[in-house]
Amino acid sequence: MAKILPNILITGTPGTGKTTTAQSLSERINYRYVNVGDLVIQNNCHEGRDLEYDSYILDEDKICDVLEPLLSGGGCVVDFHSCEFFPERWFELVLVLHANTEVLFDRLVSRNYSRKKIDENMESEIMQVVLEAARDSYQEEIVHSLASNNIEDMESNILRVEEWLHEWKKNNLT
Ligand code: DAT
Repeated sequence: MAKILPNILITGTPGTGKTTTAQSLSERINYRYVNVGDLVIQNNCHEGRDLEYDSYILDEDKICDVLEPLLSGGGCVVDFHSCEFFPERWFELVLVLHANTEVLFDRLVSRNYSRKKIDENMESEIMQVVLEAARDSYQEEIVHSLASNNIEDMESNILRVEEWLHEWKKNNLT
């Protein structure tokens, strides 16, 4: 059965602005905001912390089980730093946010991340790891790479989604 509303995934390297953008977007379009990182903790979708990488060891199957009932009806803006283990059918639009090197560095420093974690994230952003994963996992035409350096970028990204949504409704609900 076709969804009445699409789901939108907002992904990108930590610090690129996923949460800020996804929360703001979900309010503007009146969609449900789904923070996968929070759900991982609330539902114990992990096997503890990886001390070397200072992050959770994700239980990807469990994450998908928790998300399935939320996403099956559509109407969600999903915020997560990886995208390759979600079923392709969940998303009609995948946005990969990017920040310039200096901007991202300052954001990560202000989070008090370790030097190692900052370096890893900077390298991942420069190598466009998340964008490549998104392009490998979803149809090319639904993946969009967007700058997320300042408030103007965010506003323009939200406007683009609103326009996209308008078109999606015209093409899918008539
Ligand atoms: P993420 O969810 O990708 O880890 P975030 O939304 O928590 O990133 O943002 C990290 C920091 O950067 C936070 O202090 C808010 C700021 N920020 C995010 N997007 C921004 C934007 N478009 N313009 C200015 N600041 C932004």
